[in-house]
Amino acid sequence: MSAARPFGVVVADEVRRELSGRARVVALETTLISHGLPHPRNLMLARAVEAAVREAGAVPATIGVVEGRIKVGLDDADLVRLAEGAKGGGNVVKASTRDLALVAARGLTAGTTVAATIHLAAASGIRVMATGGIGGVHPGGEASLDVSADLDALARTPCAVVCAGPKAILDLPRTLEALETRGVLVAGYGTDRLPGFYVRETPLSVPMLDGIEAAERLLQAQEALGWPAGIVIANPPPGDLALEPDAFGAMLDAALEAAGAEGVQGSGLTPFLLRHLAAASGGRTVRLNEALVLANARLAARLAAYRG
Ligand code: PSU
Ligand code: MN
Repeated sequence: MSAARPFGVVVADEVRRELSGRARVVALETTLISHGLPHPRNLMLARAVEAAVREAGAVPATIGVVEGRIKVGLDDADLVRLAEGAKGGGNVVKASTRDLALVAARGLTAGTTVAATIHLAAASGIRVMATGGIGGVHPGGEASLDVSADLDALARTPCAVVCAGPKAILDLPRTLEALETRGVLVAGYGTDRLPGFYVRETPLSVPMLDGIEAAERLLQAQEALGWPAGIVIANPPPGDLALEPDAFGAMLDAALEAAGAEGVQGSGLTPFLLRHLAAASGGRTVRLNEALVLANARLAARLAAYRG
């Protein structure tokens, strides 16, 4: 057992050096690798995202837990290990904020959600992270209380999260309301409509950021205020793969109906819906998911590397 090893967060040398210098670092989450995308494309994406961050002039800090070691900055063997989670079998788990201590204490391997990732990023001095979509209020969440810990983590963690909006299978109006209650701003990057992950825009209004400088000014204003919350920077998904709202709505309704018919609920619901959407769209939703994660990582890297 690992009882003799002290607990703590292991920050990779390259990340540590960068943080003590120019601090151009982008944090990346790993639940989307371990549980969000099929193997081996998830591994290819994890590598491609790190390369995209480097190309844009920043240092990637992919965050996850490997055999109980909480790491900020994974090496390639760690990525290989975490990507195996998508093969199933349960030897790679999903860790949100609640779970971090448990996986560390048990020596488990885990992909970290947005909530757990921003906690570890901010604690290490990283102020920007990138992902595909954040969690939020699930349909019916007002009764079931199935509301992602991402929302509460955003409320108390000063880290900007670049994403394509909340995961499309969520209740978006209630997710925006819950973020407002928690003092978390959601801004649109180049848009005044909330992006909806698979669709470029939803009817929901958000303040627009017209470029990197506007985004950086917003982060600086927030930092100056001392308000402890993160900011969500919602970047519309790439137009060539994004779905039309009506077509997506019909696909989602069919997926929800199938889930209801098969009695799928709880933590199994999201993977079921994602698989259903992938099949119904001929794989397009998976390609779109990959493309938007890459685009978000590039934008986060430009933000991290921006110096007025
Ligand atoms: N968006 C995706 N795929 C994912 C996730 C988001 O397209 O796998 C992950 C993120 O890590 C997010 C998490 O933080 O799902 C939210 O999970 P929950 O609702 O259980 O908090
Ligand atoms: Mn949940």
